[in-house]
Amino acid sequence: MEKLTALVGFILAISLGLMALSPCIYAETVVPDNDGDGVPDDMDLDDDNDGVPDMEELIYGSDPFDPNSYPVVEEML
Ligand SMILES: [Ca+2]
Ligand SMILES: [Ca+2]
Ligand SMILES: [Ca+2]
Repeated sequence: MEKLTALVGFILAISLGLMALSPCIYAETVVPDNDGDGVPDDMDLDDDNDGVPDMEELIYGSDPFDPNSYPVVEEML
């Protein structure tokens, strides 16, 4: 009977361990969403929500994942 109790305890420990690990597994499978607007990065045309599309940021050399980095457009006078 003591062995059975030990076995049940062991199984319970494994189950709890898996439950503790599952949020990590879940987090790894979640698609990245840099700006947290609910649109995954690979679908989002503006990953940092600074109003400048990723393509434009790449062309002008600013960081498409940093809202504080955007192309500085010099005004043509
Ligand atoms: Ca997004
Ligand atoms: Ca942007
Ligand atoms: Ca940016």
